[in-house]
Amino acid sequence: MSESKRLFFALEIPGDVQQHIVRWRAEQFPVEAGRPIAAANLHITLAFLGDVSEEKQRILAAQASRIAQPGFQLRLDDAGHWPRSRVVWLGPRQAPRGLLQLANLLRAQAARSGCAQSPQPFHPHVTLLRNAQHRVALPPPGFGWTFPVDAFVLYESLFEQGRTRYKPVDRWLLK
Ligand code: 2AM
Repeated sequence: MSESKRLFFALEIPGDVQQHIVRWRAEQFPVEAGRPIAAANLHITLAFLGDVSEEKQRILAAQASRIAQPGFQLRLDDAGHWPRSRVVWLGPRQAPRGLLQLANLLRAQAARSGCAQSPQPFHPHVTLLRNAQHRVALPPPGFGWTFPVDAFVLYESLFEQGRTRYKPVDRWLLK
């Protein structure tokens, strides 16, 4: 039997934007606010797949490769704290239609392939801090980063030497 992998579809954050965000995060949040996510791990999940066999991965990748939709601009200009998941996040005030369309499609395909999807409404976000268990003062409005999204990625979530690493395993262009 083949080994399963922990997989999810996501949008990459360009490297320069990742760097801007982590610098801003260090200025805005005290160290006790939560555990910061490494710059290279910042991303926006579109559909979480869970543990997936090689065969199911092939099916999901084939379906993803047939998605035809144009890219879009994404502006990250909102932040929040979810006390239940103990996450501080960054996201768009207004999610672009293309982002919601892409996530809905990937989530529907995943559900049809037996990857249970969260019943919670999809809220696109970049997780900035984990274990944020106490009330966090959120940055005042006025921040924001805009970048073009021209691809989406299938990531494998790995836990190596005590660290989580997200490894891109497949990538499709939006055009
Ligand atoms: P989070 O950052 O909000 O925790 C890799 O773990 C990615 O998949 C993260 O972006 C994480 O979202 C998301 N993720 C993990 N488990 C999930 C689940 N059960 N449902 C939806 N997204 C999940």
